[in-house]
Amino acid sequence: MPTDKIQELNARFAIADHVSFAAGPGGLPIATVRNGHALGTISLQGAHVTAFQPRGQDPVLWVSNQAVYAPGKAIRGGIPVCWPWFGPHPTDPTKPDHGFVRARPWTVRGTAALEDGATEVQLGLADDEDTRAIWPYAFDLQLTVSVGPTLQVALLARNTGSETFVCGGALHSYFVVGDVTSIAIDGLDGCEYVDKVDGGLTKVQEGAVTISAETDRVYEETTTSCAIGDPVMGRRIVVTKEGSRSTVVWNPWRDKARRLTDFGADEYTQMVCVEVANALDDAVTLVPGDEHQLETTVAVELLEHNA
Ligand code: TA6
Repeated sequence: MPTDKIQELNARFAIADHVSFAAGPGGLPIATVRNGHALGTISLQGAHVTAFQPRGQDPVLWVSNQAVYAPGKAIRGGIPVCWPWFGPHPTDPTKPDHGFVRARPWTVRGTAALEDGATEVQLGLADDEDTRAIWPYAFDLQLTVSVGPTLQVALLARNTGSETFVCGGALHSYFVVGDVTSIAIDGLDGCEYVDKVDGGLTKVQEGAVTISAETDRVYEETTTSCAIGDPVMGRRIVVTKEGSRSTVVWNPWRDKARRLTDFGADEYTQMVCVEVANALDDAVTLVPGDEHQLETTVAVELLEHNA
């Protein structure tokens, strides 16, 4: 983004001791939040949160060392905004996986220093002729990010047109873990899931989710929070959600990671995705004028020996 555009963003939206704007990797504009609670970064392309690190703690969001920062390319890691569909397009394989908004430039709509010392950044995206060529509906999206003791991300989708549409989506969060084979994800015990690495069979989760191979599961009809217990890093990452009826757990494991050009060969051992979503049958129908909010909060609890 040209320097004068960055300067204009700072003139309009920078807040001392809270948020500023600069050209980041690949020249993509980023908002950097630094306050008394935490560090956060948000790429304006895709309204993509790329970092969250509470003060004095380890990074919470994972980004690949091989991530590509270029116009139109989704960043591998952080919290990609998947909308208006999750996964492959329901009928047209020529359309991008996870919708198109995560690779488009969003605009800054506002910033604020909150009373609790957190920082809020609002980003927006509306339909245009390019998006209507991909998906023929009028919409407005607003992503509100609050960086403080916790990370809160809310995606508000509104139908601004005259036709009803169905939209799926996800806040596709990538988390740093010490060793993916040692974590346990609580909160999904007893939930049915679609196992995408076993022919899409429907199964029932028994106990905590552990990872020892490629894992790609869509837990449907669940509104519960999840917690990633990480004994190696001595913490639990607690993922709560609103407006979401699906939770997705993903780790590509060795072979799939190696097939992804923007994923380092052995990085799979240091990450796991726990995504708040409305996928498959949980997609949302919006009539003209209607709106829906998908929201997640990420909190870190240090385990006793690490507190
Ligand atoms: O959320 C899991 C998943 O749907 C996996 O199937 C895998 O494709 C992952 O998303 C990453 O998708 P991306 O299009 O970002 O490479």
